[in-house]
Amino acid sequence: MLNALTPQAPDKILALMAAYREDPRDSKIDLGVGVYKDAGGNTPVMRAVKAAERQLVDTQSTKVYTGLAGDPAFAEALSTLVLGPARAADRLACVATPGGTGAIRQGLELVRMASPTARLWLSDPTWPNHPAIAKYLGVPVSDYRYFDAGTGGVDFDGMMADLAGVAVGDVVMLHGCCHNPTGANLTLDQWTTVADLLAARGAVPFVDIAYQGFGDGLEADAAGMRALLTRVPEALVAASCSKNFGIYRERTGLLMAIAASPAQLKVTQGAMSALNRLNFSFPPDHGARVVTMILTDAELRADWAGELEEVRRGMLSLRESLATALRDRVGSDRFGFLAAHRGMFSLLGATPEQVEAMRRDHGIYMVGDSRMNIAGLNAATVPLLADAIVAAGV
Ligand code: HCI
Repeated sequence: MLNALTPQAPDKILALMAAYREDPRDSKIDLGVGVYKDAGGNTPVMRAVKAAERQLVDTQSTKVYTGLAGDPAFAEALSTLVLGPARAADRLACVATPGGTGAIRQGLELVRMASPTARLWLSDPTWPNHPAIAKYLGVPVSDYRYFDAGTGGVDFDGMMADLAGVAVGDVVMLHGCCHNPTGANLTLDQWTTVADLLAARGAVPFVDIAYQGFGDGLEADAAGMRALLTRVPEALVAASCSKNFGIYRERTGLLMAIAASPAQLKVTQGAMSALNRLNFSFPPDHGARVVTMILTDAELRADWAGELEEVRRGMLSLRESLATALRDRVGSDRFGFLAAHRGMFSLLGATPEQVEAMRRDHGIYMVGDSRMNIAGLNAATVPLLADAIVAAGV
């Protein structure tokens, strides 16, 4: 049986992690996988996470199964953080999932279960796992234009023109904030324009929000998505706690489905819980419990939000220094978009050959499409990257 297997295409981002590890150069710089790193290159456990974990060890009296949907307290706390005033509890079904990827997977399973012919629309470019999971599940995919390589911003006219082709019941994936890989984001006005188009066409938005708090702040990062959610009857939202709580390996995510009416809530919740059961039974609990403890304890929450804000400001200041270093070197604001982008990533706009040259000649590792993890930089490496970008002729 196993001899029938054929080699799987590797995930390009994870393959890059391995290549970086094997590079013997001390001067190497990792701008690859989307993991936050401090100035020393470490990904620390956040203070509030440590405190909650200590408390959990002392007070947890059982590790018996939770429920198929996870602990309802986690769903309530995280959905409130993500949806804010747009949270309509009487239409909201939630399941805890193994990370944000798990939420995407369960969401697409739900789409396929409800509507086997629905087409999934993805931004071009998008996170490679989106098309990979859809393809594996047999969900047909179309792309919509998103990025304007000339300006480093969103090609909104192209996006709207392509989304005009959605059919009733199609699903449109949107990045809630901090677009991965481009770093270019919709304005609040653009979010409402997209929402009105999808509502008019009868298409369902599926928002992937994995970096809330990394762009303009916890509330600001959710504002566009929330505006959209108040304008459409139905929606799916996949949220990840990996980055904003720094609990990558705990696999903590939540799939939310907003039903068109309270009458549809029970069957929607039942379908989502059943999909959890069919795929893994109970979702992981440790990370979810830690997140719940932090969000429901005023002191822990304030400490967590404060540390997240420091992380966010650190990345913004790295963006500013990189844009300034490049302005000094090229004598124009050609790279100004790097300071305008938000979140962990920016798409530099280099060719694959230029990306390869930066890796070969300078030990700088970015994804082949020239996506850079800004958090992989520090004050000492910003000028080295700027020099390498110029030397590669970007
Ligand atoms: C990213 O780098 O885009 C996010 C981290 C990630 C990458 C590949 C697979 C899972 C998660």
